[in-house]
Amino acid sequence: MVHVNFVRKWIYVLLAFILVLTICLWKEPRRGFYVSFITDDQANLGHLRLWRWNSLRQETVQDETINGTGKLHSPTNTSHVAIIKPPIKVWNKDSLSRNLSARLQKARKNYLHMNKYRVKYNGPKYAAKSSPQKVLCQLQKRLNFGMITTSDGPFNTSEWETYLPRKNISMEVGQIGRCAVVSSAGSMKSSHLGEEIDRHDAVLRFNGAPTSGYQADVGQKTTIRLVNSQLITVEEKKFVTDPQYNSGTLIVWDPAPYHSGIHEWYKKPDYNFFKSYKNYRKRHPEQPFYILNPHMQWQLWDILQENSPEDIQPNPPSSGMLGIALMMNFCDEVDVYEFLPSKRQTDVCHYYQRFYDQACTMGAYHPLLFEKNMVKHLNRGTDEDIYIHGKVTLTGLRNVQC
Ligand code: NCC
Repeated sequence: MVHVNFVRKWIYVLLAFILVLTICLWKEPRRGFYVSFITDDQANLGHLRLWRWNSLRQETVQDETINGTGKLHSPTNTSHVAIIKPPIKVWNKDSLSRNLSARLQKARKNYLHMNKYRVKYNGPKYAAKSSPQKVLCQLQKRLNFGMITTSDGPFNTSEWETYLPRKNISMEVGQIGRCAVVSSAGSMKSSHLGEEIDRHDAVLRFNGAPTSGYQADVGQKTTIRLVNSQLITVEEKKFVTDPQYNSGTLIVWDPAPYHSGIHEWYKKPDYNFFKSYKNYRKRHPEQPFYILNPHMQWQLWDILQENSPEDIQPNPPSSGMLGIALMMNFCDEVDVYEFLPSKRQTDVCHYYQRFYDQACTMGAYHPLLFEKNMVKHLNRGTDEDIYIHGKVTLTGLRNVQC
């Protein structure tokens, strides 16, 4: 009897512990990444508009809100008083790593300490924020969107000549009008964005993100799929045999050491993906499949670092950020979905898996936090679009006058 009571007591203690743990994890700090804005119906005083990156600021809303009573008061027109709903929130372009959960802060510090890719950054740091126009010019002038060709050192062999696509990627893809980039975030689920996404002239997806079974939320058109070298190398991912990869243009990228030559990277890629690349090319010789020149990832990383107020993880940008930059090069206008989380924001990592991890959205290995700050800074769309559709609209780089 004594024994049974003892066991029962321990079960209660264990249950209480699990409950406390669940509450703690649930409350992992989320503050600091989102800023408030008010919608048109909330702002029925005429001079209050939706927040745009270049117009209203949070302080403006506070100036015009009295005593936090929920009543909105216009200082220029005291006869109008309106009841407002609590402000709704979107990504804050000045988000800082100190607002990350302790686990993700630690991960960032560890990566800074580890410096696996031997990053030696000598460019400007922690400077005053450049204007969106200036950042667009940095992207236009400093990014080289080239793919590996047979003129790149170790690829200059008759064997590689049979594998690498002959057509330049710009010729293959052409100049595109409106493009969509679909992040793989869990918040794509239940978005009903599929039709809107498919109306774009071209759609870019990432890694193993499926369309089959998810068309209503993510659409079914795939013009370009950007995959990382891990996906194509690790056998369980079934890259070579899974038919979902057989349509559209494929581009693979692999993390290389910072500013290393192509020879050094070729001898020691992060994932030795060349074998599966060749296998895939043998099976699907007609499908355009390119290898991204590894210099581009670090050119982009330098721009991210230059425009960030603190040290960013010395690891390559995420596939998401690389894909956004690529589409800004190919297209006149780029709509990016759920890279900046909408009202559906969740810690579910992917829309196609039941796996929870805040790192997928906020970054651990990749400097995702700083990528999202930059994308928010460049957004030409409204905060309402971000909040409702998770949609950001970016200007194509060829339309930027520098
Ligand atoms: O998860 P992943 O990316 O395939 O997602 C593609 C891009 O979508 C954006 N994203 C994703 C989830 C989320 N909650 N929020 C987001 O904003 C990101 O921009 C992301 O890049 C990658 O970048 O290549 C990554 O790949 C996976 C994994 O290798 C592939 O899915 C293949 O299995 C990485 N995960 C792991 O290594 C475990 C992930 O860190 C980054």
